[in-house]
Amino acid sequence: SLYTALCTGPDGVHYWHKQYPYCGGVFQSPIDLQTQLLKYDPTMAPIGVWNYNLSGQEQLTLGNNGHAVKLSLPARMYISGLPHRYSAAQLHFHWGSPTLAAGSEHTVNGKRFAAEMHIVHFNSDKYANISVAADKSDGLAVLAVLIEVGEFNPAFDHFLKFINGVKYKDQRVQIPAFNVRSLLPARLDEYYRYDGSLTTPPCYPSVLWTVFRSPVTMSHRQFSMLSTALYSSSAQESASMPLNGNYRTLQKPDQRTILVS
Ligand code: SG5
Ligand code: ZN
Repeated sequence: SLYTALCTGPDGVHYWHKQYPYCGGVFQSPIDLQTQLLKYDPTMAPIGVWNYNLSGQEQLTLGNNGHAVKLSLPARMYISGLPHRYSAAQLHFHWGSPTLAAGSEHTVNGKRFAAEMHIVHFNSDKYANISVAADKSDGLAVLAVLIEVGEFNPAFDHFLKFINGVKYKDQRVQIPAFNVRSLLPARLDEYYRYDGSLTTPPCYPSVLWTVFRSPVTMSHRQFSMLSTALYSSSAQESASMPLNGNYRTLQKPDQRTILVS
């Protein structure tokens, strides 16, 4: 996989920059959100989420690309409180292994959380779709939600109950839509904000990151479903490669300030 254990293989995280120069460049993500780097910005507005309450009549595509599990989202969903309108494209997860547990991408003062959800949006004021926006400096905005193991969270079951339909790479299933707001923490006014990148190749430095300060929970059972159900190999391959530990190593702060609302 892209995150090959010990990063020794030619696809491993330490080799990304050979094929994708941006991965070795500046303003990369994820980073450790250190209290000492934070700057309070009283002007940062609460994040507004619009048309997030999808109806169960609508279908969404759940898919496994071998690196993550993704839920496609309609572009009429958008967020406000940022310098442009950003429309939703998809959400996906990063998580640890069933034994090592913690697998968030961002860490807070060195603390790694069990998992992390990313809702990827593109600047729809300026760009027609996510493919056009992906490499533009103001192209993308990702909402990141830190996840810890704790109380059962019914919101995650909206797609976890279908996860066995996408066990193998390149599989997809249609699932009923639901209220995507239910996946977010209660407070959308408390967050960290910084300029960074995609956390996978091609690592374009095009992402305005919003990491919500309060984590959400999922039960141990939900976390083990997420971290054991999936394979990074296709159904045709004889060796099944478990899909887990799909988080990128921490990147350098490169003199960036991290704003806090
Ligand atoms: C995951 O993270 C996503 C990528 C996403 C990168 O690898 O993969 C999945 O969700 C599984 C399909 O999403 C896609 O590949 C969707 C086409 O890449 C993008 O969103 C590119 C615009 C990196 O995203 S991240 O920085 O938020 N982690
Ligand atoms: Zn991601």
